[in-house]
Amino acid sequence: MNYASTWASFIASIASYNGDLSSLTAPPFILSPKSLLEYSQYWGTNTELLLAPNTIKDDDGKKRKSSIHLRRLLAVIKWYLATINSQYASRTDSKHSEKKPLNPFLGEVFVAKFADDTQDHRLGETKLVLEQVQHHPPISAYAVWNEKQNTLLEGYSGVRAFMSATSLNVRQHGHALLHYRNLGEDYLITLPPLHLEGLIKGSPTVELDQKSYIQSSSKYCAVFEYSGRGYFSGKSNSFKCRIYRNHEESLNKYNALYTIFGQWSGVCFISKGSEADSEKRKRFFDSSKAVAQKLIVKPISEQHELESRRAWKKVADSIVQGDYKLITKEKSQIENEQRELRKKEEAKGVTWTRRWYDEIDYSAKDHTDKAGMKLFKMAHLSMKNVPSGILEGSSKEKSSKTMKHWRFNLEKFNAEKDIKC
Ligand code: HCR
Repeated sequence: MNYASTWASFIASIASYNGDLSSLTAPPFILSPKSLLEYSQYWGTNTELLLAPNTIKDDDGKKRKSSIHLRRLLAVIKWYLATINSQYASRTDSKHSEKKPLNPFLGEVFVAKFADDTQDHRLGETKLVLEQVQHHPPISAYAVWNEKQNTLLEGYSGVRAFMSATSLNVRQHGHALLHYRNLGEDYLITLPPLHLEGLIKGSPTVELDQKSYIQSSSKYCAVFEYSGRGYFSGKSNSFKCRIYRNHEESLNKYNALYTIFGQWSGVCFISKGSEADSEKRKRFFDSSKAVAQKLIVKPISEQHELESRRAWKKVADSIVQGDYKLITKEKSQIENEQRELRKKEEAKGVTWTRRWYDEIDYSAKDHTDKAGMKLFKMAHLSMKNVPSGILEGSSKEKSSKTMKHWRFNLEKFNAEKDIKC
């Protein structure tokens, strides 16, 4: 069978696909040798931008009209645009074509450091700590931690996919929390829905959909609206982001203080007020020029057996070789080992202990994440385990009764003896 006909029969086979990505069987040439867990590394790629709000401390000697909190939110938005470009676009190969990642196993981890290439080493060391905290449906938890700047980004994401006529649609569960502890400022970031375009042509690329939110503990908030080619503009990856003083003002778009518009994978502009004003616009940011810090990962020989690249090495090598029989054999070995482990746990009446993350139940009175919960309340976002960015009171909220969220436990990570960045 040639490439085109294999691709066509794959598309036909997923036409009615609905649910967990792991059950999707794909031909070898669209398999990625990377575990889906690794995809969360891009939260930390643009380290300097992530840490930039820490440098906004006063009016820098200039008389400024805008509040310090608003300027910090604008800095967070620049980082957010850079990170979504890293996560959904610039990560892929030269053709920007997406491949199916490996399905992480429960307990799989990926740790690394982002290099501080600045001449004066002003950034300090930034650690990346990823852990697969759930296998079915899959949930990856992530933390990007910079001790020098007392800054932590933590969160989790779980993807659910379903097919429509021509594209694969993905809803994300989870969110990110960004803590600038020296500033006493926190941010809640929701994860946008997305779909894969170009499936029929055989070169799938990501387009973000609908809305996502950034809520600051200073009350300022940002509402992003995504559109593909042809709706806001003729360009792919188009978006509009309106900035408001608080959630209540965001209920009427005419209250917007600023509108940022353009491409999240390229250039965007800012204008005052609620509309994308092409005449009075100023250039805001160019994600494609954002500096990506180098990720330093230990050699495989020094890795623990639960670390992604070591655990998946044989499968990854067989994918690179394009040897389908070997891929199936090596993957089955990992899957069988995992099945055996679960059986043993069940027999003993125990469950897998998550290494560095705790599941915090927001419905418990004495839970330890009051700061995170406050942000959800400020943004009027649902705290339930529903797709990210669902508003409180929405009919979609009824699909879940639980409010459990994965949070990074720095003490556990610092006490870790066997796995180091
Ligand atoms: C949709 C996707 C898997 C999920 C990936 C996520 C949503 C994972 C969490 C990260 O923080 C952000 C992220 C970025 C990726 O762009 C997104 C992937 C893009 C493609 C991949 C599909 C499962 C690939 C399917 C391949 C086809 C050919 C069936």
